[in-house]
Amino acid sequence: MLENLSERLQGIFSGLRSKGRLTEDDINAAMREIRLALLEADVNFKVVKNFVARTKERCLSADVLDSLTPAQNVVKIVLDELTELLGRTDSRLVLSSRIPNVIMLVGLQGSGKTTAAAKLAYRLKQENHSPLLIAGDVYRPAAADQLQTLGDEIGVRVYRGDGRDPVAIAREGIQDAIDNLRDVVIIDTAGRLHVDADMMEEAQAIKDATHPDQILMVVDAMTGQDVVNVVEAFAESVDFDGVIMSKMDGDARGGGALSIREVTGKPIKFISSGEKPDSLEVFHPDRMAKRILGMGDVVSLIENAVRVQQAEEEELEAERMMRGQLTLDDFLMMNKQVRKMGGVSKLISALPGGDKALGSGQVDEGALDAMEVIINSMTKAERAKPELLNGSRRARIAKGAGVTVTDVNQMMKKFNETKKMVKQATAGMEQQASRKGKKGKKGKRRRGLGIPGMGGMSMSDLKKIQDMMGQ
Ligand SMILES: Nc1nc2c(ncn2[C@@H]2O[C@H](COP(=O)(O)OP(=O)(O)OP(=O)(O)O)[C@@H](O)[C@H]2O)c(=O)[nH]1
Ligand SMILES: [Mg+2]
Repeated sequence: MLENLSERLQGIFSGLRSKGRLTEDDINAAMREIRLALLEADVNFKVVKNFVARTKERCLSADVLDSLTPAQNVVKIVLDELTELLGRTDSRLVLSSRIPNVIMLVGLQGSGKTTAAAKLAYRLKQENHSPLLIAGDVYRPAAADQLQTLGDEIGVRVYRGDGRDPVAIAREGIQDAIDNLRDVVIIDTAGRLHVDADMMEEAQAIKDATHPDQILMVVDAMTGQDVVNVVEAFAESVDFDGVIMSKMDGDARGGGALSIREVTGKPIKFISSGEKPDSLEVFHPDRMAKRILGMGDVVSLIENAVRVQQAEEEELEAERMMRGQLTLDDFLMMNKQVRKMGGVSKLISALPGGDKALGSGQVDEGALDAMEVIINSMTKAERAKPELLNGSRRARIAKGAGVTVTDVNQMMKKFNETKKMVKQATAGMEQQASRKGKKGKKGKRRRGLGIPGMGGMSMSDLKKIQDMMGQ
């Protein structure tokens, strides 16, 4: 079910990802492909048109095209729109305070009403309710037997009445529920091959006699394009509160399921994907959307995009911190960021003229490791207030880190020098900013090296840091 659509969409996304930067043309081409994929999956054409228009508009925004991860953002927008299309919020079955609650099932012949009635009863029983099934289909001789068999299987009482007048059976069934202390009744009704006046009249008569708390329409997921017309016809006559989408385990194209909410405004409440009593699931639009988009892969991609965003936020936070006092935790973080960017040598060589500045001296990245081990051996208070570090504390830290006290002292010397430099650099940045009429501060944030406080440094400052780090 929906596998083809899922495969197509994933193909389109991997095409986008392979491009890196995206142009408007790339987005337009991808949207054309998405449109085709949805139409081929039998999604209603109006739904497709609106969906693609909304998605395209969002994808063409500068935020997406200029972002670091445009393809991921496109996937995120499609996921978002697909979730919206499917209904955004869960539409659980909420029972009213009336006892017994009356749930009535309607739908075309063979859509899965009788099966769904039993599954719903099973579900309610699991949730500590005591349901009663009412056999309101009097046309097919075997209909009441079918419900009885299912009821026996799940241990739920079935009311069959005289087997002739569905309205009377429904009314008496409710009385039977009261007499037998049942708190929910589920009325199974007859279906016809096509939507017709008789079926609607009968459903209306049962509705008038029982005032259901919920009318659920059972829709066969394999119905295809026509599903929209059927659902609309029911919505206009008996009307209903939500949909149970049955046979989701089938191999049909399944686009109907994607069209219902948008066309009728009715939520899908449950999906049924098998013949066993426990195969009725609450419908979660977000999970379904993820399933269609190939879940795991997409989820991790989005997580990636979020991670990039978080890193940028961390950077901002760090810049803010730098304006105050440099702590050893900040020092550790700077260290980690340098490492993340490939170490000091890579960082310097990536700058214009960096290779020259780096000279021929080999860089000892191991110094970064030693620094981390030493700082990690300190207590939280020591890291926040380096002035606490007296002789005995330094001896303890050296022992814990497996280094000598001289190593700790050297590291602290580097720390203090860095602190001084950061202060100078920050002051320099602020001066620059005020010269530019604060534009540097409030205007577009400079994408510096990503190292807090280093944004305003010159090549020679960087070289000094490199020297300080013993490299
Ligand atoms: N694979 C699969 N089969 C289902 C599902 N739901 C129902 N069926 C089957 O579909 C057929 C029709 O289901 P019924 O529950 O009898 O449908 P109905 O709407 O009550 O049919 P009428 O009473 O004739 O109008 C049965 O063979 C069911 O076993 C489902 O979710 N998955
Ligand atoms: Mg039936």
